[in-house]
Amino acid sequence: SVVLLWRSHDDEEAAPDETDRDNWVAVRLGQDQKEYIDRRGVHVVVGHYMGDANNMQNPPNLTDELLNANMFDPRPNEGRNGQPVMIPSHELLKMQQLFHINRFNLMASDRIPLNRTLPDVRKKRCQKKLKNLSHLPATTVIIVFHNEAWSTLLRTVHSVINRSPHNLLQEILLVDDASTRAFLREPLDEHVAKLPVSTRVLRTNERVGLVRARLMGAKEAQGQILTFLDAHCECTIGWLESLISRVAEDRTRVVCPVIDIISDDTFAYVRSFELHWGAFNWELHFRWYTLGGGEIKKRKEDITEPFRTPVMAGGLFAMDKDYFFEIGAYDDQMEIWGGENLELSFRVWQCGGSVEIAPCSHVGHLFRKSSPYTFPGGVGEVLYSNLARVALVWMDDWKEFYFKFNPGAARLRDRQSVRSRIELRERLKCKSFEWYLDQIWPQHFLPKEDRFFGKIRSRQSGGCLQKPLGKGSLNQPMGSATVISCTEEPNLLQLFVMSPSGVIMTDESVCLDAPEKDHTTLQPKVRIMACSGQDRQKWSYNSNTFSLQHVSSGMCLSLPESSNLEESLVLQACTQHISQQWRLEAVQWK
Ligand code: UD2
Ligand code: MN
Repeated sequence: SVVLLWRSHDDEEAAPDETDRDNWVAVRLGQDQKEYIDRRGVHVVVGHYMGDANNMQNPPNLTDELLNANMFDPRPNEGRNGQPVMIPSHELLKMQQLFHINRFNLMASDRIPLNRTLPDVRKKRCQKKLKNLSHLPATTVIIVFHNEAWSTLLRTVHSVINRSPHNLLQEILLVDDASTRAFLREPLDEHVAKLPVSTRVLRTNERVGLVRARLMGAKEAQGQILTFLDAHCECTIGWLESLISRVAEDRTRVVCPVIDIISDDTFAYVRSFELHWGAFNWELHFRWYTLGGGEIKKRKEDITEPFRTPVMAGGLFAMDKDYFFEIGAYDDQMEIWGGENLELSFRVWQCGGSVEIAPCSHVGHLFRKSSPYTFPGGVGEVLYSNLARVALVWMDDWKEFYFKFNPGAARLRDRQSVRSRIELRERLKCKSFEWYLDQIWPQHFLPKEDRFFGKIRSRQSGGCLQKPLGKGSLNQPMGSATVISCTEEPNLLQLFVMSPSGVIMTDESVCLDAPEKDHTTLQPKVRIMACSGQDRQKWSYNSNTFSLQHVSSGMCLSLPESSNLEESLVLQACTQHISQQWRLEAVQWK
């Protein structure tokens, strides 16, 4: 079903927040992604879904014959200019079966030519910015893959060749991480041998995971700059110049493109928001959040200027090759998938470099809802050990916070030998994690010495403030602020941080929020929603009266009069009544 809402104000890049819903055109509101059309008719998706390797309920019978067949069957105009592919109804059943092979619509992909066109999604200013490309260094593009589909892998390669200046493109290295599919052997070698840009396929001897596969590519690379891509990307015009020119100016920069979305369903190319940066949640899962207020201000002059990001998504970035090795390349003890993007981001920031997003560089990536390949040892083990390594090496005291609230990772803690990575950190004289949090991600919602961390308990009902389960844009939790019976740790839902400036926030960057001044109702509702830095999210606690006063309205946080647990908390004129009394109960985290 198609819901149409229209957006009226002018700021092109503001993320559509839920309170502003009336002003947007929403096309499809899925569980984890929301698609919108903005004023100019540009298709936008909010909420990236990073592979979480769910196991499928009823996996269909994927025979060897099916897995080894190359069903690439392009139609000249299909998917042109990034348009969605429509599958004829008599093929829908086959389409659904093929979906399971790669966990994307393989039939749609196989109908799109390798050299399909894409729209130029950049801001106009971007084109003017790029001159004098002649003395920029050339790059090696490294693409690692494990059992990728023919059409997505080669469309990645062809989009690089078609939309990069060839003087900047030294070579393309494909690293095959022990794929088992027949068409990825000789047929692939034969195809790449005919390409107009030097392209080679390297092969690992056994399944080594994406980190060691990328390391293999990096060691073979001839270019002065390394550019990594996933094996299911499509580059748009100008993507490479905007990355390379930033690295050429400063070799300690790690530069990422804006990651647009290739629909796993229709293969439509969907432009994403430019004003998102990457960070993580309490489980150390990568998350997109709205750019910090300071960064937005700095960019008022020129919104096409690159901006720094606390963490990179992981798959798509360019960096100087010598710097990559100087700073410790990758942690080669990380297996298969996950965590390496945090590790590289923490390391680069803490050891003197920077990580940034270049808004003039747009690359599409096929986001999937689940992971198609096997995780030897189990997905939990793999991901938790990788993340345990990140925490042990880079996070100082905050590793205790991570392990305390993520017992799955804590179990694997003692199995990690991280000595050589700690030595690397010492050798490079890297800064502390506290420095990183304060300087690079001041909006973070982790506990710290200077802030309260724990439960917020009603003195009347004895219940605790709880994070809502509803989802807002960017997949952040959102909904009414409610109080329910208190639970024990490691339940993360009832833990809050209160900063010295009075912001009450929790995991996923959501904050206790109430209307600035609301004359329409006596008891404005209190909600939990994306932290905005605005005054409406500031509170002050009085430990004598136990009141939590909303700074901008002067009113106090109160239980609702109804005893219905789902009823949201409200603001009332302060009376010191027991319904307005709250206890801040600290929880130890290290
Ligand atoms: C994201 C990143 C991905 C990586 C990952 C965390 C983007 C767009 N993607 O997940 O690059 O940082 O987070 O680890 O930022 N692969 C192998 N061997 C393996 C497993 C994977 O070669 O054992 C390849 C795979 O074929 C693909 C790449 O590694 O080309 C990334 O894997 P993914 O696409 O499953 O990761 P994604 O996009 O969910
Ligand atoms: Mn990917």
